[in-house]
Amino acid sequence: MERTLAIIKPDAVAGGHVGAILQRVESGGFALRGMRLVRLTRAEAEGFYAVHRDRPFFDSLTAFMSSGPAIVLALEADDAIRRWRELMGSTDPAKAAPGSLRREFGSSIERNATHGSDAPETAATELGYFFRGVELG
Ligand code: IDP
Ligand code: MG
Repeated sequence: MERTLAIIKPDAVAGGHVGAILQRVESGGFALRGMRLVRLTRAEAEGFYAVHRDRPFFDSLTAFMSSGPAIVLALEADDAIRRWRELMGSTDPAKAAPGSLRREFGSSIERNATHGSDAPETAATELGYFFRGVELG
């Protein structure tokens, strides 16, 4: 079993898509091990996306991620990291496969509805950013 950090981003929460996305989490065979609504400060968003600090979209991305409530999820499944990224689809909703979460709920390459960790090391770091070990089921 593997765990990954998923986020329902502020655009999808504001758009009323939390229930639909959680349904896809459950029907996709992921076990929920942690779930919380957070409102990131700008500094917390900058810390989470620190790896992208030098990218041209960093300021806009961290403003967006701190613009409203988001849902953070600890998801568990066999091959959870790869499978969650597959369910999300490509970063750019316009290029994401039909039926993927980003295609269905995203509106731009920045406001793309969901986040998922990209490797075991980043999953461990990102899960630790939002959840204490004792909180996880
Ligand atoms: P990922 O979320 O698919 O792993 P990353 O390259 O890690 O994609 O980028 C992190 C987030 O930054 C994306 O989910 C998206 O919200 C935003 N982002 C990525 N590329 C761009 C871009 O070219 N313009 C604006 N925002 C971007
Ligand atoms: Mg990424």
